[in-house]
Amino acid sequence: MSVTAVAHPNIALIKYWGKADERLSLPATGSLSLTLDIAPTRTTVTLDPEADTHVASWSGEPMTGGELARVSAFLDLVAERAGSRARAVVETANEIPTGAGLASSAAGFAALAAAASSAYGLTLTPRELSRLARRGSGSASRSVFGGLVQWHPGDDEGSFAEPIDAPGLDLALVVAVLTAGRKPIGSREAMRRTVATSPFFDAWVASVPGDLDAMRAAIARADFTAVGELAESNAMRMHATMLGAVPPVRYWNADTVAALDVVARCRRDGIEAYATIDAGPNVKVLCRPEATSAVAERFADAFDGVKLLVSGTGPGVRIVGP
Ligand code: 2P0
Repeated sequence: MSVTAVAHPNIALIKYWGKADERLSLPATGSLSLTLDIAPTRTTVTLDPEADTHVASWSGEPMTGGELARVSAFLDLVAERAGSRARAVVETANEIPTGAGLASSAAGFAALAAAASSAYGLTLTPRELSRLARRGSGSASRSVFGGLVQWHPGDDEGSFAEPIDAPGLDLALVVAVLTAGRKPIGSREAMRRTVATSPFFDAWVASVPGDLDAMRAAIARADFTAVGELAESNAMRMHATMLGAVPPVRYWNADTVAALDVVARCRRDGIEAYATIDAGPNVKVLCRPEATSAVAERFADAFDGVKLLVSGTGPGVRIVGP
C-alpha cells in the first residue's frame, strides 16, 4: 500500500493565467507547455488505515498550514473516489534548486496524483490522471505527460492535457536564476486579482486561442523560429495582463529586464533564443539544444555568478516503485 511516483516541472510556451472555475480548477483558456528533464519531484504515498488525518512532509520537514490543507483536500478527493476511509502518509523529496522558480506545484501534484491514485487502488487512464492532477494545481495536468503538452479548457470532463507530436523539433531551455527569495504574491491569488480587476483580461482570453492555433501549426511544421517568437510574445501578453490588475501584479525586477536584453542581443548576434517568464523574476530561454552553451555564456558574462540550469525535453509522470 505504498507507491512512489516521479514527475518533472513544465514551462508553458502558451501560458495559463486565470480560472473559469476555482473549485474544479478549470482554466479560462487552453495552454501549451514543455516538460523539463531537470528538477524532478519524487513522492511516496503510504496508506494508514488507523490514522485520523493525512500527514505530509517535504524533504523530511513536516508540512503545515495552508500547504498541508491543500495536500489533504486533494487526498480527500482521491480517497472519496476510491471509497476508502484510510488516510495517507505523503513523503516528498525534490532536487529542485531553491530560488529557481521551478519549485512549481506542477511536478508536485502530478507526482502526488499518480502515487495517491495508485496507492488508493484507482486505475486511471492518462487522461483521467491529468484531470485528477488538475484538481491539485492547474499546471500539474500538463506534467502528467512528457514533451510538448496541451491542456484544454472545458468542464470537469473535458479539461485535460494531452501530448502533442513534435517530430523534428528539438527544444532546450536555459533557466537564469536571477533572484532567490519569496515572490511578492502567489500565482493563485495573482490570477484571482487579474481576473477580477484587469481590464485587459478579456483581451487575454480572446487572444489565447489564436496563439494556440499558431503554436500548434508552428510545432507541426517544426518551425523553431515561430515557436520561439510565439512563446515570447505570449509571455509578454500574460505579464501585460497582470500589470493591468489593481493593484498591479508585477513579478519583474531590474534583472528581469536586463535578462530580456541579453536574449535580444543573442538574437541580434545570430543565436536563436527566446524568453519566457512565469510568476517570478527569473527568465527562461528557449533555444535549440546545440545553442545552450552559447546562451549560458552570454548570461554568465552579463550577470556575475549567475546560476544557470540547462534542460532538455523531459518525460511524463511515472510510478517508480513501492
Ligand atoms: C503556466 N503558471 O501556464 C502559468 C504561467 C505561472 C505562470 O500555471 O492555482 O500553480 O494551482 O492552478 O498551476 C502557475 O499556476 O496554479 C502557472 P493553480 P498553478 O505555467
